[in-house]
Amino acid sequence: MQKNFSRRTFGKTVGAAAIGASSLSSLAPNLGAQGTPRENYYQFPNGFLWGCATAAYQVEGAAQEDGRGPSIWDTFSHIPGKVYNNQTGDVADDQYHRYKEDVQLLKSLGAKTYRFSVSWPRVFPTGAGQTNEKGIAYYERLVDELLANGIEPFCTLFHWDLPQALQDKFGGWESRETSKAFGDYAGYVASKLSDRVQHFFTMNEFSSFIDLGYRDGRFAPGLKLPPARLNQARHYAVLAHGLAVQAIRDKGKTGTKVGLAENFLSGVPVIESEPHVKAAAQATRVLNAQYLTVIMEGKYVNEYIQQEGANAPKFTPEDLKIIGSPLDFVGINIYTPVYIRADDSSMGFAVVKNPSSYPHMASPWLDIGPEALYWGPRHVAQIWNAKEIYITENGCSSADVLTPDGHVYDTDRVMYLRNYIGKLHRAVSEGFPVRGYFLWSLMDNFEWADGYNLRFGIYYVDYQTQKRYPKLSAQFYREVIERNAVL
Ligand code: GBH
Repeated sequence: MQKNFSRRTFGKTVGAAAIGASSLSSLAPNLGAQGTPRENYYQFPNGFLWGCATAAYQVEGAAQEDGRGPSIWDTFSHIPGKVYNNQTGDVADDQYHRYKEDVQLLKSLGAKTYRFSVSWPRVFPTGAGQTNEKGIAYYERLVDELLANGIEPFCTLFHWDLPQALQDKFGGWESRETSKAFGDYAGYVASKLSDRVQHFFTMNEFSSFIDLGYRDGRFAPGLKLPPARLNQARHYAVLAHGLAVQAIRDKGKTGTKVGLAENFLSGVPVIESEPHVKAAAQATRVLNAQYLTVIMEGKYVNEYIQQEGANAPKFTPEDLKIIGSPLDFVGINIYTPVYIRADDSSMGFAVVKNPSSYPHMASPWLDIGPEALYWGPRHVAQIWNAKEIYITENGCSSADVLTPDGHVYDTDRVMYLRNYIGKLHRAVSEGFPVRGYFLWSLMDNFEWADGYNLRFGIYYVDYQTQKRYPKLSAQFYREVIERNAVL
């Protein structure tokens, strides 16, 4: 197999062959003896949960079916110019009708678990009040199908598809009424599904739906609010999370676990030396002040309140208690590194902007930094003492090409995954309590403002035929799962 041996390694290999690789490795079990299977070094703990993630509006389609109400993403994607080529989630991957086929895709990967999201306006077409039986029935069918195939369902309650009625009536996340409605919705779903679903995520990525939706206008509902109103919307979003935590505990079966899925900004020290590591931890607390930090600490950090001054959110002590409701686990979505260095400023850290030569995947924002998958869990465990952590999303876009014979050789995605999962292995092997990993995404899907232009799946979707094709990365992931190791 290896042709280019130097003389030195060649001599060693002959020696190893003479006494047998296995006896050699037992003489020096930790030294990486030549020929020793690498599983021995990159093995994950037994029971590690490998899975895939998707979100309702990105995969379901069936936007008008069975009594589903409109969400802000239906409205937004139908406004010309908001999404790449004016594409919408009307049909998406048609998972609403093809969920059985998609469960088989998961099964053929050997996936242990699937993270899906519930579309709020399917269950409450106007966000509150009247429920839609056909809406919740879909998720019951999906959950039953997963369980029948030995796949554990993990359920996200909000992945950005806010009922349009709540936007119209209350200004969406600008109102406490929306927070309350979310609590009621979360409790209702828990009452229906918690006999079969143990893990619920309240929200997916506060900064995406608030900062991009209410500050930058790039996501639904497309607003550009001034700072004070923006901070208040942020506050009502974390309040909604807290109310949902309480409602799920109240209405869910005993033993139901609740957490969230946050793409928190996880500081990667520019160099792994003490001052930079300390700075990265401090940055992680301060830069997540509006979301994960207030949720984990039940308090806004002073730096945030001072910096915002008159624009700081208005809240009561009771709000903070609700927001800080203890969680059973923390889910983190990890894509890109944010480099931090120690600094003499009063903050003690500085964010280091990447040079223009920094490598990225097909999405221009998706800078490659496998070590983010090490530092993310480490920060959550060390800063907030989390005892159960999931990587709720990790994955990447690439410029996939389907060959005439139905293959996609996404070597760049395999490279990305291999390196990121390798760093996750480091976190797990150092004892940080990561229990599972959800690859984003099972299949190509509606990539928000980028429409269908950017593909994140490990299954390729031909949107004309809805046919799914396993990419090279699907084969890679199946190997990872089967060996419970990254190679
Ligand atoms: C996740 O967001 C989402 O949870 C998921 O739905 C999505 O499909 C997946 O990642 C892949 O994007 O276009 O320059 O304004 C990851 C965090 C936040 C990264 C928004 C992209 C937009 C950057 N995302 N951000 S830009």
